[in-house]
Amino acid sequence: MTRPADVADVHALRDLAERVAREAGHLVLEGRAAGVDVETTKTSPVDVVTAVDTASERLVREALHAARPQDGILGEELGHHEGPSGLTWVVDPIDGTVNFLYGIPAYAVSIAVVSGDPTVPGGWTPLAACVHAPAQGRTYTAARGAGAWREDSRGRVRLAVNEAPPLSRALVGTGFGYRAERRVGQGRVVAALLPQVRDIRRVGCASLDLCAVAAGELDGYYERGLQPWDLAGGALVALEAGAVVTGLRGAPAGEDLVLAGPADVVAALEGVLAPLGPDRDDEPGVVATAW
Ligand code: LIP
Repeated sequence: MTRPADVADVHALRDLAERVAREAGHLVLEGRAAGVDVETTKTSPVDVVTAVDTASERLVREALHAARPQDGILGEELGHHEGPSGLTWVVDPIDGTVNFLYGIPAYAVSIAVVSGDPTVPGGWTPLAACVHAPAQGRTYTAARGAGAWREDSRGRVRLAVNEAPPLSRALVGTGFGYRAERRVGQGRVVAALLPQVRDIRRVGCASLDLCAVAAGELDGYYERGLQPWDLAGGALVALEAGAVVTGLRGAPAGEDLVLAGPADVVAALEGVLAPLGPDRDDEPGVVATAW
């Protein structure tokens, strides 16, 4: 049996994640400069994949496989390849694809390595990660037990979440799924939350939302519908910066719901959100009444 990575390994894993994310980021920026077309759609007509998403994931998979052939890889566009080591690389080749399509710089290559099963909420532990936003010139890295860091043109800083403000002064990030049915419930939930917080931000890139929590650019974040590749990298950056990253009522963070922020913000956010059912989709009948 192969032993899981020990603490000494996480630095090397983080360095590998960063090297590969930067290479992919270079390809992504060149792809944007060359012009972007929608290649196909997934869960709805607005859930797009570009040729650059696919090319970026190919590059990442090849580089990771060359460096660590025993590890599994789970990527957003090209699926799940299992490996015998017990570690899996979880890859979003462009998180924030719609921003990428429109030339809004909030998109990132997110690479995390986890032990356990990344497809099972709560069944995995992130060990090392890099979220690289090439158009912003910002690179976030984290290794389990070794902190979270952001590097940009001004240097490299260690990240720490904000001291928790009361919810009424909290800047809260969120996001919406691609399917209209799910968005109806998400709109109802955010409408109820909006009068109770400082303001809401919808940046359009979940991994960068989680990094923003880590960097104190958001006080809290919640979203329903995140997939492992949206979550794994940013979650480790947020955790290592002192955030709580969880689901509702003690459930693990996952597709049902992700809550992130300093513990007191998460508790306050959960208190307001829980009665609204943010972890379920509205019944079609309820939707008709609500609207
Ligand atoms: C997207 C996210 C976005 C979220 C969407 C989607 P993609 O990822 O990062 O913030 O709200 O539901 O998951 O599709 O651009 O990789």
